[in-house]
Amino acid sequence: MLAIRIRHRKAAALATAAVLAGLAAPAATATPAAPATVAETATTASYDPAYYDAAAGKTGTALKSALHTIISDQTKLSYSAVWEALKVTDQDPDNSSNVILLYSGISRSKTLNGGDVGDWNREHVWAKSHGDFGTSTGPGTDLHHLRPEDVQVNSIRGNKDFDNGGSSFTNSGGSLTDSNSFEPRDAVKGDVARMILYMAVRYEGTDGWPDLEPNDTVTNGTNPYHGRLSVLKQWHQQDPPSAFEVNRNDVIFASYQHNRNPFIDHPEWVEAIW
Ligand SMILES: [Ca+2]
Ligand SMILES: [Ca+2]
Repeated sequence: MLAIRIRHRKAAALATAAVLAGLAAPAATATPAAPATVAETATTASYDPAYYDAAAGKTGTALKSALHTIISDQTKLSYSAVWEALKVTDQDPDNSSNVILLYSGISRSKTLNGGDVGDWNREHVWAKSHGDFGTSTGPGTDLHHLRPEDVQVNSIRGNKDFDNGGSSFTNSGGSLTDSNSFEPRDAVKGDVARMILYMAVRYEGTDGWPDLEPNDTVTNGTNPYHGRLSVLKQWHQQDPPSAFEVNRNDVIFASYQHNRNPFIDHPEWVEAIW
């Protein structure tokens, strides 16, 4: 993010110099309006940095607590509303009729949402059995960890913890699985990590839902934990936020839940907390 902001400032300075030299008309430097399409989105997120004022200068549990308060101020969706939201948040930047499936990377028609073979459905990246929160309005309908996925791939992932290793499968897109864990394809490894860590901060057991937390095992079953933290942290480092992920965070913030995933905006906060 820092690099992006510095680049941004540099670009603004160059633009100013061009205007002063009479070479160009003044460019708008205000926060860009909501993008019309995903394809036009830059890597720079669109929000007022004051959103995170209460987290400034904090680290460890104080940072986690401040972020929890900030991101818990949100609108909540019904599970049925999630269908339509995913058609917007996960739209294929190259084909507005399609969504991108998380683990398989397949671009599939928005109209194929459903439960049959060949359809896509609503994948809970934080497996909903880990804490058994189901699909009533709450963590089970939180767009920050819900993604379109092929019905059969969703079933193969099941409620497995995340870890490295395993074999390929039909429509895997490069994702792997073994008897007790699932490894997403490289392009979304960081996305998965940041979704899990968002859930850990958002749900602290204060609002009738379980306190979700990451740990380092792959045998969590129905406990409100998700593994493996050490691997998720590596994935977060090796796959930083992409334009698609930044846009998704912006769309959820602007149009649906009005809260953000802090680890997309401030990747350095993963290390500051864990
Ligand atoms: Ca990614
Ligand atoms: Ca928690």
